[in-house]
Amino acid sequence: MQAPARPTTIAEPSAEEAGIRRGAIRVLLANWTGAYTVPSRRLYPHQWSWDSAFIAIGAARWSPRRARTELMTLFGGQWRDGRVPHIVFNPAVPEDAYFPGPAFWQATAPSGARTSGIVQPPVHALAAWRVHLADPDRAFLYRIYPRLEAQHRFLRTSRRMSGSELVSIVHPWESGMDNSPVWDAPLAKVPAPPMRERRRDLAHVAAGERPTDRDYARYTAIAAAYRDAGYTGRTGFVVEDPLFNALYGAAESALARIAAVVDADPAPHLRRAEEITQAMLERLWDPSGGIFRARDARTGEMLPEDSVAGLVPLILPGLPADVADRLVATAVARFGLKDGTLLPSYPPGGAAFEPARYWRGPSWLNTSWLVLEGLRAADPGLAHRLGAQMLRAVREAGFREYFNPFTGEGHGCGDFGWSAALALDVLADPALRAQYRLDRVPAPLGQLDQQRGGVVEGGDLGDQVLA
Ligand code: 9WN
Repeated sequence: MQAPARPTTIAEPSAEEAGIRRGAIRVLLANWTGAYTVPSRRLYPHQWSWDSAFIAIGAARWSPRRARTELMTLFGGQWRDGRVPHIVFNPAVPEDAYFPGPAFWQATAPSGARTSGIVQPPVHALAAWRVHLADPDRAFLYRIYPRLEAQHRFLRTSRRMSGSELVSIVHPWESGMDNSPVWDAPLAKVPAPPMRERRRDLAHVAAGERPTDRDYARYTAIAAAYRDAGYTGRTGFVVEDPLFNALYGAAESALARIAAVVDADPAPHLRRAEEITQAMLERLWDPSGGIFRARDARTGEMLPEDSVAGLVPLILPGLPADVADRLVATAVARFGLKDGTLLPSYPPGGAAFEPARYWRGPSWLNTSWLVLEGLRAADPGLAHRLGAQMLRAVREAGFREYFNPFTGEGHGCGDFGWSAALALDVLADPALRAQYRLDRVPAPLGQLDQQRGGVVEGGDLGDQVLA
């Protein structure tokens, strides 16, 4: 009689997976300040808004306590009007470590934290919900829900600039995809007086992998004008961005789930999520291109370039199936998303494509993760392959800030927070791991056993060390 086959379990990490996980935790430990995680010790030595949301999503797979702290610390920098600033500065870091620093922004939150005055895509409600799913904690949701609500109230009341349900960004940095070719047209209309200040980023990363001086001069000019207007109203750059609005809609949907747990009313959130999806379809969907595009809210015109931001609405609740199918087709045909490729930030066939320059072509793990989340329903097979590619990128190049989409070569800074965190999240998903394991060689048992004693299983070991 044949012996019964041993059940195969996908919960067992392979040596390769354990190695990636250990590396990711090492980065999160190294970048942890005691209350939050810096994106990068050298290039970005403060707390960034959407970075912290992505980092919380991944950290929840390892230390949910740390993930909750990450988000609560960020909301410690929230303004009275509800806005969550894109940077909360660390007072212990010298002014000249990052430009523009606190002296430029001249902004202080009610908590006393020095902050910037612009925002970033609102991934936070989604992050809070994922943290809760990883380790249910109603007390955490009770604390964060009013803060998330205030964040959304700010967007709703101060940033609905076209009269539709969609919100506008008033600075390219608010998109999170700072120098995407999509911004070239609206930015070209902004005067670029020569910068008096010194850029700090070029001390850490090659100039060819960062925005040009001309773009930096424009970023500085727009931010200074907004600051001088008391951080209200319009700037010379007002745009409805598909990524920002898709996350706004997805976050309203997450808020509905959170509301149900904290005895609040989910209905207004559900209604708004539907209205945002509808407004996205009416204002930003380009049926001939099969992608969502940004609209210049100053001129009312659609912007000529598109980017991976136009695929992120796959994450929107209630997106019609035919629109989702078109997006998948665009991801494959124009962004080359199929076996063996990373997801570029800008289509490789586009005139502005540069494989190694910041947001003008390279692949980033956060935008890949957002598209992956959207693909789970629309095309699970493609989602799995994208997850595998994300893991391969960090295995081969390390936790770099961005990657050449063709060669996988790493660019920007190393030990980058969300690259580590989101790899942890992908690794923790049984369906994605099942796919990833197809092309690995199983590790000898002894090797697995050795790894079990390390940081991988340590979980909150790092918490104790740092406490
Ligand atoms: C400006 C921190 C941030 C990310 C952004 C990314 C980059 C800052 C910069 O780094 O922007 O906010 O100095 O270039 O574009 O998405 O949040 O990682």
